[in-house]
Amino acid sequence: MSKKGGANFQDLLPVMAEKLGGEGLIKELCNGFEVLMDKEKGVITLESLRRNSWLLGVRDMAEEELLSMMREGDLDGDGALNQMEFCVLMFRLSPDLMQHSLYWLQLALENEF
Ligand SMILES: [Ca+2]
Repeated sequence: MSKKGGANFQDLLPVMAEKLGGEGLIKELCNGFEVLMDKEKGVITLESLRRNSWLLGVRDMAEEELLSMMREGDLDGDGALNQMEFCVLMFRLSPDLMQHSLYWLQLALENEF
């Protein structure tokens, strides 16, 4: 189940939900924040998003998409996403982007096992 690049998400979700519980699942999703953030600033900037988006397996993410992600997520308008803003964004995003975020989930779970 935890093989590298192995199981697809549809198979994994029920197992993870059961293992982590709803709250744990949310926490794992928000862990994507750590992956994407600028380590010095402690927030996600357009720059750090661009730099790290390949970690999500979304190499084809267009600059426009990154921009709109930032714009949509930036609730207080400071031009960066803090952890709370990121978590909120994750749950507002369209299902296909949600799918991408699940890649972290798999990574997180691989580390756990
Ligand atoms: Ca912000």
